[in-house]
Amino acid sequence: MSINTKHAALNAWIKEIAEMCEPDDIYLCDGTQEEYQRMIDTMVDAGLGTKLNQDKKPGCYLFRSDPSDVARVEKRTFIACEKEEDAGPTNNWIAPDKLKADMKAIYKGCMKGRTMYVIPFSMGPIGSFISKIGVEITDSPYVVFNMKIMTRIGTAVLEQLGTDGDFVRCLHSVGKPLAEGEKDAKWPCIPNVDEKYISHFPEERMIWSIGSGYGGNALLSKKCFALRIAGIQARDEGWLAEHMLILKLTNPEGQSYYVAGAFPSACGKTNLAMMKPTIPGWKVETVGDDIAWMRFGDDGRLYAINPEAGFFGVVPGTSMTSNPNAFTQIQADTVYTNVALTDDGDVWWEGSGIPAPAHAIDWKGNDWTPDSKEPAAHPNARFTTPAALCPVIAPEWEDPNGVPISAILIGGRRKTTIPLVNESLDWNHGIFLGSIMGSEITTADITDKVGQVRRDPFAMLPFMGYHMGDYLKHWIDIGAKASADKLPKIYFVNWFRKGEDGHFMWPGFGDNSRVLKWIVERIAGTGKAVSTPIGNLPTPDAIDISGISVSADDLDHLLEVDKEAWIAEIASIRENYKSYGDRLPKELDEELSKLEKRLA
Ligand code: OXD
Ligand code: MN
Repeated sequence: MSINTKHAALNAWIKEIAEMCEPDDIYLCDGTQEEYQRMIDTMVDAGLGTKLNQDKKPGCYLFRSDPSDVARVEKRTFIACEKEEDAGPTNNWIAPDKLKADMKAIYKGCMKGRTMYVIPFSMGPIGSFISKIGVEITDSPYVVFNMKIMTRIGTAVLEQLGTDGDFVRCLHSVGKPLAEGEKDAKWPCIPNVDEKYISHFPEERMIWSIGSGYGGNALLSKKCFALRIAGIQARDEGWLAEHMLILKLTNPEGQSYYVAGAFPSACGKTNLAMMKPTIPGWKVETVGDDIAWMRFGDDGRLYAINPEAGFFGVVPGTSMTSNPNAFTQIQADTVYTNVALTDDGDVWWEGSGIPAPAHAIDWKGNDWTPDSKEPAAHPNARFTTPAALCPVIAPEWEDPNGVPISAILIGGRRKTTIPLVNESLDWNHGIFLGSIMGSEITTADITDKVGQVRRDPFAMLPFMGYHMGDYLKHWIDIGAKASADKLPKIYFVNWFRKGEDGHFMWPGFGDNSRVLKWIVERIAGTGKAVSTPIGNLPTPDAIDISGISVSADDLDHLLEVDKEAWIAEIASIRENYKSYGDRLPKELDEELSKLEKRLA
């Protein structure tokens, strides 16, 4: 059994994997819409998925995962670089030879009774100077059609790869071989979390995943390639692979600015990327909702592409209030995973803004009524939907040259201390703010730490492919290469400040456009700010709050420097910095000391 492409090294790799995994068949994906539909139909016909009521949700399907397989598994995510110290304090490390030997034993014969799919894919527009190619081998048809939505796949990518192009090797298996005549599970996987592996071999630019069919564990283009492996490529080649949305903001005068933004999971990145501004005359369009790859252009500015072609968003909480554009988009041509099925063949989820149905089938496939104790949709239920169908997609979202970035937002979910918006004093101060970002964990992604705050530099903590200290140094080096006036300004934002009684001080969602407005006014040189020990904050009258009800007291708190809280923060930053050992960039240590002095 073999596949003959024009690329000898690709053929050899496919052969090697087929000999190890022993599939019944090999199939090379062509990337056509017909192929996409065939993959879905085959699963639906076998009872492994549901075609939704096409009058209500045309082109939409529902899949249910195994209850053990609902999110990324950080504790089973490994960075297997040659030297342990290069993985750094934030990653799980196993020696590559040992990890390979252990995983080969599980991969042996793991695709028996299944077809092995070969998916050539491009991250970014095919042929762009910022794009890169990967090939994913998988035994999951669910992965094939999701990859079709999330990336550019198929024959055109193979053409681009030519006879000897570089590609990232991505191997995935659900880890459930089928015996002769055995009926497949609805969602085959390895149910024991401790037997799943999401492994990265940085020196070989290679990813091996087994045991999970869900999201970032299985769609290896996303977190595994576009952040962890691409992060290493970016370090080595002098660019940035970041966990950032990209949006286009146009003011009433018709001037457009491109803004990138790093926020940890569950902080509303997708909502921000597709936001409907509440200030008249302002417009937001979407370039990307999760990942940005940025390189310097000939003019010395940073240009970004969205390496993905689709959105893999959290469904619960998506409503006409939180994200009207996403809500509208997912009414058609969308794959849903782990939401509830209503009796009329539609879907429902908590936080949809639609009254709960009297009866539904929940994400586990059980009867559900509003009296049920369990949620109808899993909190990490997802939609997969093509970016091109987003109602506010920016016309230039696939521009192979990327878009020039004027500002970078960073921010987490913090109840206290961090103001609504804070402009960094210069590039290194911005990197310092990026290094201290943190978020209170609320997502279902990390099942064992809900409620704690963790420092999550540039929202990359779960997605780092190497030492976090070296990563922060890479950011500093990027700045040193550029002329300061060409670099984007960095803004630390926090939509999640709470009063003592627990109320949110800032309305968020579309009203975040008011903060974006101040940011572009700063870039244009008209926005008013006061210089404070922590950075430049808006003057109280500088944020446009016309037409919304934010009390004067709340606004004061949103724009205050809480000295006591910052002094406590410094102690905790210092503690966190210790974990980087001698890889903490000296520039960041200096920034911390400067902050301490300014606060004294
Ligand atoms: C995501 C995440 O799914 O960051 O994008 O967890
Ligand atoms: Mn993400």
